Amino acid sequence: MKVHLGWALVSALMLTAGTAQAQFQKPEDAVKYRQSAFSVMGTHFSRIGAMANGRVPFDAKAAQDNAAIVLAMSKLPWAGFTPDTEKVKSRAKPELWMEMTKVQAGADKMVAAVVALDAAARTGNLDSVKKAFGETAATCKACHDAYRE
Ligand code: ASC
Repeated sequence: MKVHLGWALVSALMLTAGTAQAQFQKPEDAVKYRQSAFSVMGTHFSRIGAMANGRVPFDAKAAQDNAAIVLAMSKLPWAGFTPDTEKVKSRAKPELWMEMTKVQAGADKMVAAVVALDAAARTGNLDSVKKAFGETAATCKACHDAYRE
């Protein structure tokens, strides 16, 4: 389990690095790209949240499917925070571009939490999913509090 999770994390970080090389025609395209990735991620994360919070009955298969999508999406938005997007209107605060090392660390924490959420969903255990969901949501919130209007 330990080894498996380690490799998942390594490949997640490698993918983050890979997508950072993605090119966009215009800064607006980069903004749209990151907002789209966050939107899809949020939609599927919220479906897990509905189960974790008891708003809908727990469905282990649905939790797994949603977690897999969240995991895939979690690696994508970061490539859209290119330097030339600082001047494009969005809810991202200017501080984000001044604290890129911290932002990247926060992104890495989020991806690591999502790797754990995906692993929890694959166990089919609701208590594990609840715990991992809460830990992941905390990593989302940390960045929103610091860098989102
Ligand atoms: C969600 C979602 C987020 C996070 C955040 C946690 O379900 O879409 O962005 O949780 O609200 O505070």
